[in-house]
Parts: sequence; structure tokens; C-alpha cells
Amino acid sequence: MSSPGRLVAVSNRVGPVRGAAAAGGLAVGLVDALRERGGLWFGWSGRTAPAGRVKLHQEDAEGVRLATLDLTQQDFDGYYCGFCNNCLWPLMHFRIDLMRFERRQLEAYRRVNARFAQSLARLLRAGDLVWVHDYHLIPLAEELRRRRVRQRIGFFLHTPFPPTEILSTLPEHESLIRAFFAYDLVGFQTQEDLVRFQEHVRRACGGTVRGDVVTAFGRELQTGAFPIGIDVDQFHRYAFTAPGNREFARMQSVLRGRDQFIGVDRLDYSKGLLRRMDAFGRYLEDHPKAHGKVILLQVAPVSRGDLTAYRSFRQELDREAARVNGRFASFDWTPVHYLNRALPRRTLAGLYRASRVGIVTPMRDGMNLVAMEYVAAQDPADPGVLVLSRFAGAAQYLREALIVNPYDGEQTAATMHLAREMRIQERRRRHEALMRRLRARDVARWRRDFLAALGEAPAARRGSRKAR
Ligand code: ADQ
Repeated sequence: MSSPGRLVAVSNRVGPVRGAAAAGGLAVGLVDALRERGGLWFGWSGRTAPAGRVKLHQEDAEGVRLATLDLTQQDFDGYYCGFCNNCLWPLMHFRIDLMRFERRQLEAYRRVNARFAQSLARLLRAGDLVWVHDYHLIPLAEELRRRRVRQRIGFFLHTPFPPTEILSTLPEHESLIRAFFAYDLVGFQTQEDLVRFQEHVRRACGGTVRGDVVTAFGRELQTGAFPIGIDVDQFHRYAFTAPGNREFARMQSVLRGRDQFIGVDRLDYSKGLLRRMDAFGRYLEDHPKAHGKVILLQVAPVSRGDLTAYRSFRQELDREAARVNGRFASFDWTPVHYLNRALPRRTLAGLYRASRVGIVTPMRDGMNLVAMEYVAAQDPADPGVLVLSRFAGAAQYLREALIVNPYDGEQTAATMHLAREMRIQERRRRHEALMRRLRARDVARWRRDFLAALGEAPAARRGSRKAR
């Protein structure tokens, strides 16, 4: 049974709706569906306000209603900087060495989810399909159910899901996992993430798994893998029309025949930037003939700059880039070009196109859209080569990339060489196959598949939601 109702998207950050494609991120995936169904998008306003003055803001943009709530400073610190990004983010990326758990922050996380639920419940209509995004909002459905919300609610996790041994290090993990069971559908990026979730429920929560249905805490939950994708043709167009093609031409004249390797990542420890820099240094060490002929352009805008772990990581990366440049640069060649800036997506598309090799080597990543954007921006007649970490979800799908283990610096360096030297026939063959894969799993399919599965979530299960 498919629902004709509105789509209600919920995510930590909302919008933009106008120019969503140019802004990238989640907006690309959601805005079309919200427009088609005359939807509502709910989340944090991005602002803090004193406790008595926290407001719900509402506006309409191109047929989509945006509803956003302020946070108090205390909630911002405890929920966003604290439990979300100092505890759950490292945990989801298998970095328990960086995980900081404080009960006060867990309380803020629950409090913000409860506030979101309270405001959102009032805005919902019968027949709405609610789609909640990412680790910030895991307990949202539980809070909505407490407020007698009966509509179908789905959840999609954009990060990886960790193995049970790692997840069990989180104090009170059971309450977090129980919260998943208030949803009608929970979706993951890859089959591996899905299996890890199911394994955890079986081993740590005494649950059972039958096909995609997971039973625990007295409830049944539909689960599935829904790999996210990009709008392939649109991104390709960005690289071949103004201003992307101008950026491409400008870059080519700056490069003057040199080969460019490109990395584009939020400045985050999960993205493998330190080891990438090191592997590039190793590549230069091993291939003196490449000196003066290759540069690595690393674009890495500051992200979550309020957090200590991110600040010290940035300093380490600055030092590592300086080390490689100090070791190899000559008066007319600087091997590492490093920009701490966000760039317009059309500019990015031109830069990808101008790069002989795309280096995407996260230590752990839910999917990784940069890998897909790099492939989509290439010229099919003379395409570049993608070097991709096996620990990005994208490696499950993009089989014709050169797959590396980012913990193996020697292999990564050797693969950089292989990528640069690859013959044109081989590059074309791989690129063609990768484009077929991108098209088969683009962002429209991700959205369609998830919403269809949510629309079909069995009504009987929704009726029996007695907590144990
Ligand atoms: P992110 O961790 O942000 O996303 P990613 O999938 O690579 O990682 O998406 C980043 C997006 O930001 C890309 O569209 C990229 O073009 C853009 N971007 C990066 N650097 C930029 C810059 N300097 N200027 C402009 N734009 C830039 C999370 C998960 C991923 C998952 C996505 C989607 O961590 O694993 O793939 O959500 O589900």
C-alpha cells in the first residue's frame, strides 16, 4: 500500500530548498521529493537562543514548508558538540579512542529529541510519511510515539554502523538500539552495515532476524540497505558548462601539463587525510621522476571547528602538508596545495575534471559522495582514475575504482603511481563501467526505494507497539 500523504523530512540541519542542487548534501536527495508531495522539512534552525526565547520558525519555499527550532546554548553544547559529535560520530566510525561519553550530554541528546518531537507532532497530518535522517535523531520516533504519533516513520543512517564489540563500549547502548525499534523502517548505506546492525541486535539484545525483519524489545522492525547516490547527469553537466568548464580551463592553464591528484573532504579525522598526505610523500619518495610533474590539491573546509578533536586534527594536518612540501618542493614546484575552504559545487566539478587522479581514502565512511562526483565529472573520452578506500561504503559499489587499504601507505603510494600511469583504453573501460553503476544507483533511486519500502511497511506491526 503506498501512501498519498505528504513527505515530512527531519534532519539536524534543514535546506536550502532554492538552489538545493548547487548546495549539495542531503538537499539534493530530498528537495525534489518534498516538492512533488508538497512536503515539510523539520530540523534545527542553526541558531541558539536563551531558554525562554527558543522559537519555532516557519516559512514556505517553492511549495515546501520549512519548520526549524532554535537550541539553547546548553543544548547546542550537550547535544550537537557533545553526544552527537564527540560520542556518536567517532563511535560510528570505529574510533572509540576519540569517543567521549558523558551522561549529561546523553541527557541533552534525549532532551533535544524530545523537544523536536513535541514541536513536530503538532505539525503532522494523518497520512504523512515521516523520514528521519542520521545519528543526531535516533530517539526521535520513540519520542513521537510517546506523543501518540501513528504515522509511518522511517530512519536512514548516513554513517557506517559499527560492529557489536565496538558498539557495546558505549555506556547505555541498549537504550539507543531500543530507540530504533520505534521506527517502521530503518535503512543503512550498505549490506555490511545492515548485517552489523542485525548481528548486534541478535547478540547483544537477544533479538532474532528473519530476512530483513528484526525482532527485539517486543517489536518487529523492517530493515534494509539503501545506498545513497548522486544526480549523475546534473553533476556531469556542472563540469562541462559554465562556470565549471571555465574552472577546468583555468586549472589546465595553471597546471601547464602537470598531473593533478585531487582530494575533497570535510576536515574530519574519518577521511584519512593524514595518511593520504603521508602516502603522497611516499609516492614522491619512490618516484623521483614525478617531481615537478605532479601536484596534490587537497580541498578540506573546516568542519565542527568548535570541537577540540577537530582543532588538533587540523594542526596535525597542517604540519603534515608542510612536511611533504618542505621535503620535496623546489623554487618552481609546490607538491601539496591545500585549501581550507568550501567551494561552489560547479567549481568543484571543474576541478575534478581537471584532475588526472581522484584520491578518496577515508579510514571509514558511510558512503562517500566525493568518489561519485569525481567519476561523474570526468570526460568519457579522456577520464581520470579513482583511487578509493575499501572502507568507504562506495567501494561496495564502485568496483572498477582502484581499491586501496588506507592503512597500507606503501600500497596507497604504489596505487597512486598505477593510477597516474594507466593507459587510456583501461581508463575508458573503467570509467564507462563506473558510470553505469552510478546511473543504476543514483539519488532518485535511493529516495524512491526508501520511500516505497516505508510506504509498504506492514500496518500490523505499527499496531503492536507495546513497550516491554
Ligand atoms: P560527509 O561525511 O559530509 O557525508 P560525503 O559523502 O563525501 O561526506 O559528502 C560530502 C559532500 O560535501 C559532497 O557532496 C562534497 O562535494 C561536498 N564537499 C566536500 N568538500 C567540499 C568543499 N571544499 N566545498 C564544497 N563542497 C564540498 C555523510 C557521510 C557520508 C555519506 C553522506 C551522504 O559521512 O559517508 O556519503 O553523508 O549520505
